[in-house]
Amino acid sequence: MLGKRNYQNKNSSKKRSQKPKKEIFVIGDIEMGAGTITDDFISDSTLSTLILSLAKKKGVVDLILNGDTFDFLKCPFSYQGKQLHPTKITEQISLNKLESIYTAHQPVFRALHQFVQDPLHNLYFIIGNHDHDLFFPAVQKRIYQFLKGRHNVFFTLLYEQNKVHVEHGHQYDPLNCIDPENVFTTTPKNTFLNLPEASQGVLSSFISLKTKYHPFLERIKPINVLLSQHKLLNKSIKRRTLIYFTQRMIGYFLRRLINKKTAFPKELVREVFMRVKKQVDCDVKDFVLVFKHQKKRKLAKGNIYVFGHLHERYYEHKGWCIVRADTWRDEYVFDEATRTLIPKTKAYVHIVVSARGDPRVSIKFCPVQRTLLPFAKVLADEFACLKQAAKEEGYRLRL
Ligand SMILES: [Mn+2]
Repeated sequence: MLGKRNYQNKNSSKKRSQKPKKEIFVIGDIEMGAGTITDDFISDSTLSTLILSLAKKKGVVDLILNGDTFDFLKCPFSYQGKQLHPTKITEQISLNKLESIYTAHQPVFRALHQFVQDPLHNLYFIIGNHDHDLFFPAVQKRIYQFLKGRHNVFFTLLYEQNKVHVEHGHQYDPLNCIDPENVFTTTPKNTFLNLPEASQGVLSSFISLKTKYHPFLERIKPINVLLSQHKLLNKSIKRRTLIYFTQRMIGYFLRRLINKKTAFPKELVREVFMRVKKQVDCDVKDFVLVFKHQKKRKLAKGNIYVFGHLHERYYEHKGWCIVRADTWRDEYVFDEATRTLIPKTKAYVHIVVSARGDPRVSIKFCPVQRTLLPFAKVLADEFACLKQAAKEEGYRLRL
């Protein structure tokens, strides 16, 4: 990965006077939740200001929300005053979660509504592993209603136009990918979302770690540094992984007794063994290598490939360009030397498509005044730190 400087490809340095044919903006991994303890998105003010500035742009503008726009995965299902995290997701459950997300993040929805009022503007929701719920037709319909726009609002796994390729990236990550031809399981009584392996694990074994014990720690990156500094969390994650793995294997053998065609969770087994063997962390893996390996012959000169999913900025330019702008949820980089947490700066990808020549890409930043957070303070009171972060971003959590 390259440093912060030079996030522009070569073509951008050549002055071009012609008017752009189209501008493309990619914002990824916003992860809007219900404003509760599992919601790590607090930058409504910064994000809605950015979207409103795009709403004023003249000409063709494609705004691409590059997956995990909504954190349906960790968002609670409100039922009779309780906040639940069911593992079987129906359309009704996803709709219930969407209502909570809408209530908690109205400025963002209002800004998106403003953006789609211009018929030359297009809004793309790329589907990521935290928002597979967007496959449900009723969820898409409700979003059309919230935005009061339909003809220029799209839901897709992949955007490919003008030599620009945008996708979330989870399809190159074995524990988080899905079969796009097989999104739902339908029983005589209901239709359920087919969740990726990692999502099943989060809902069945890990969510209580966040809701009951450590609501803040998931915001700290890199996770292997955090785990080296927090032995108890490290132990707890390993124990939960082992329990989940055992349950999953027992479940597989029991289901196989009934249905011989039950698929063996080979990716889970492979991943667990690899992680135990190599002692690698339990975060998502860097899939860019997988992508490059799969598309080796297809990576075309002048093309731009934009990803999200892995919350780490990335820029690689070799005739073609691979870019990742990092997440919009509240995250920190653990500085080991000072044992301080440095709030990440929010960024997005800007691409200019002109009538002639290749598209030009750059990463743009949205700086926010935030204070550094001593790790000791987080250990002392995670709730106080959640509140302080939200206050600095002008957001009110519903804790
Ligand atoms: Mn993701």
